[in-house]
Amino acid sequence: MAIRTWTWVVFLLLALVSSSSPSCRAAEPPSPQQASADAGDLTVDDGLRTGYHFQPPKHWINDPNGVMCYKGVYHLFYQYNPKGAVWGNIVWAHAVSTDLVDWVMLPPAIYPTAPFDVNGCWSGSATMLPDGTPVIMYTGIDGENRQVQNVAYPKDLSDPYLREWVKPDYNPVISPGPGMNATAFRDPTTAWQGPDGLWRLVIGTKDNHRGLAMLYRSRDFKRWAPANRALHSGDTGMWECPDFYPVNDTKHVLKVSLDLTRFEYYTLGEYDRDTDTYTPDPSLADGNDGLRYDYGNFYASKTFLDTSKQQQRRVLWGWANESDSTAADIRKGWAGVQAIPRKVTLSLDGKQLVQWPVAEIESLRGAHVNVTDVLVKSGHHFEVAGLASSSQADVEAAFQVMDMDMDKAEAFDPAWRAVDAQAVCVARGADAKGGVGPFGLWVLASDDGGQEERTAVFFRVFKDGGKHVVLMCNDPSLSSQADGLYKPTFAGFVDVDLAKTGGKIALRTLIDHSVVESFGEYGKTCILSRVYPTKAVGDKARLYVFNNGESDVKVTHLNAYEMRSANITSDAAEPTSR
Ligand code: DQQ
Repeated sequence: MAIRTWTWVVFLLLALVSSSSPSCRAAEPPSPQQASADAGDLTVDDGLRTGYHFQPPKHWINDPNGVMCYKGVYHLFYQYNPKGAVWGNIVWAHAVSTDLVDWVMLPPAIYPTAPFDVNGCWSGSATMLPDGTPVIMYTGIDGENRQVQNVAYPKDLSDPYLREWVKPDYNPVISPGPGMNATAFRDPTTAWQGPDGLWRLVIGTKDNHRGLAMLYRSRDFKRWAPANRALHSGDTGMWECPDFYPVNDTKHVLKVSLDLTRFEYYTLGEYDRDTDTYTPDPSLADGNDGLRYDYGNFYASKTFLDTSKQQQRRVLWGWANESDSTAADIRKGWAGVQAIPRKVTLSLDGKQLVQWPVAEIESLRGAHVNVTDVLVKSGHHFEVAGLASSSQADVEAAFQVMDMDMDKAEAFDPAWRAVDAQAVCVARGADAKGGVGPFGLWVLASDDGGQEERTAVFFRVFKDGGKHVVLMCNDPSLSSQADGLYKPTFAGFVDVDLAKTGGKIALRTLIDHSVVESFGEYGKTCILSRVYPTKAVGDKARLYVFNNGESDVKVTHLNAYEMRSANITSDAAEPTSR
């Protein structure tokens, strides 16, 4: 109790300097009354709830919305069903944080109140106006089930928690024009100002099978006019949740979420601010084969520019859906988590983005074990022992391929060039013996040596002419003894030249009960997977290194940390210390 009181005092002191300070420190925690987002008596099964990936106490969540930092407080809004664990009754739930790790739930910020959003408040974004006022633009579902775009402004700009939002009567500010698909017109981006002072934003839509990123302009954020042509389009069905932003001041990213396949892809390109023309890099795939933030369960993502740090950074949020059954979601009372926020940068060669969990998450690291220079012989595995539990862990490892002359590497089948990495990994799962690899981690493994349950995160190295082709996979086929689960194998190629790295390749995996979130080669290839072990739970969960390849592999280093739980609370009057 003394610690809690002391923490509270420190928090208040920090608050006194926060309103004018650029760092994300809170002014004061919300009161219990303010924080009670919704009431209900549903019993939630806590078994596989996450410890440090964001999720509310119960019910359904999906897309992250309107993320921003205001007066030193991070705001995460997200799509939420206040009435149950399936999608529906959608409002913007609201949580605040000073560090992107611990969160306090506030009451929903935006919910149906008016004819222009009576049937739901769907996804959207926040924009910081030059005077520091944040404005939210979101999709409202109106009385005729048309998708229209509405604005909302904070009621009280002196409240760093931005608890209340006002929707002007002049909404909607953007409606689907004649001939447009009114039930596929949604998810406005953060706006930006062009050299002519006009605001621009992009809305996702489709014309038959063609996905479109429609550009709109406005002088006052109130009256908006469509541009003559879309910013970009593709033959990939409805484009949801577009995101458009600069990286490294040299390139722009256009990311879209594909409603048809439920994965996302992005292009990198040149944006001419005078003509509003976006030209994707012609050397990169643009469409279903395009680059992805994440080759796993990661959707409806959105970035924001975090200017609160000395070195500003772009931070990415994404939603990870459940992959158990709807009946199981209803039974457990919750569905959906947010991935760990990731810092996004451009790779050195400018050909892809690189993502890394925000550094703040490392504050949760606890007890740790280290492995250095251990050779894993062909067909062998070993346990990384010493953690009280690895069901909530952060594992950083580097593997060294010993077969640098590629004697043992399997030839990359030219037929695979026409298919994606996932198909290769399905054909060559974690237990299919290979030449170089599969090697990597068994996480959330049962304590019988991972015989009954394990999720494999691994690499497989092929030779293609004189070059290595590196594949990263997540194979959950043995992840659970439970029935009725969707257990897709996920995979992506990793752009790493093993000749230059001395045969080394890095893997970081964030394990969180039902989340396995992995970063290959320092964030070049990322895969998030949802799994539901029945044996490898709590302190029964084990961690192994395995090598199912013919060639030996060395673990040059491995650090595995237990992760403390984040403090995510819906009714805390005061923040607790960890
Ligand atoms: N989810 C929202 C839509 C968006 C979709 C509705 C993507 O605005 O297009 O909850 O998951």
